[in-house]
Amino acid sequence: WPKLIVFDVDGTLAETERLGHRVAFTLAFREAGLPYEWDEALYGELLRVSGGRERIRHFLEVYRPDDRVAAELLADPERIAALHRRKNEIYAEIVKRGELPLRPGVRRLIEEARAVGIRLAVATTTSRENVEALLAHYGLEEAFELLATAQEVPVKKPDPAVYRYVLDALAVAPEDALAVEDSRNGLLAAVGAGIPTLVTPSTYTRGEDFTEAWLVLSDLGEPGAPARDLRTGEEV
Ligand code: XBP
Ligand code: MG
Repeated sequence: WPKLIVFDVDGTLAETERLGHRVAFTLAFREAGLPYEWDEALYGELLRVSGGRERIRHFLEVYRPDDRVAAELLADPERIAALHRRKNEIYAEIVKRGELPLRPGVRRLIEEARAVGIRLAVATTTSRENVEALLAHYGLEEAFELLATAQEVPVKKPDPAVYRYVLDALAVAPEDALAVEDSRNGLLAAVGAGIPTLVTPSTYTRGEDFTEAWLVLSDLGEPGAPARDLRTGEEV
């Protein structure tokens, strides 16, 4: 058994991107009178950039290169920060409405790990308030010993910094830990810190390359609905 399991949040604990963050970004733009609509296909491309503020900047730079409104926004980091704060408020409302269910097996694994004394932490590039909103909605605010978020570690995945921070803070060796991730960026961050990684791909990350993973499973499995090993096709 590992001594510590470190969970990613977005895409891993819940499918937060498609009906959560994406919708919240688009509503925040609309409220601010900005003509930007992030549909599902576009958001899939934008997800390659981790971090909400970074994602907005990337969109403006790459997808609106000759747009005056975009140029004004890019010149004013405080406006981008304000848009991002408002996006997170809207995201928290979506979470509170119960629109982002936990993925199969997530609660079960958390409870089983706690019962046998395995330590639990979160390593995410998302903002702390987003993680806290999600955990509170599902009564999991006490489940994790440590939440490492964009607040503690501003350098985003695939940089391993957030995983190194967790290992240092909890004094656990990487080989004694297990990471659970859903994306290539997350996998590279965890493996970069030396942590064996279980990947449960999410809607947006299904086609990605997970070569470096220890295991790639459809999900974490529930009694009566076992997970599938996506490399062998076998039930586990
Ligand atoms: C996923 C992300 C985040 C969210 C948006 O992080 O890349 O940027 O899409 O959250 P992870 P913020 O899978 O590591 O949890 O807007 O708060 O950045
Ligand atoms: Mg993720």
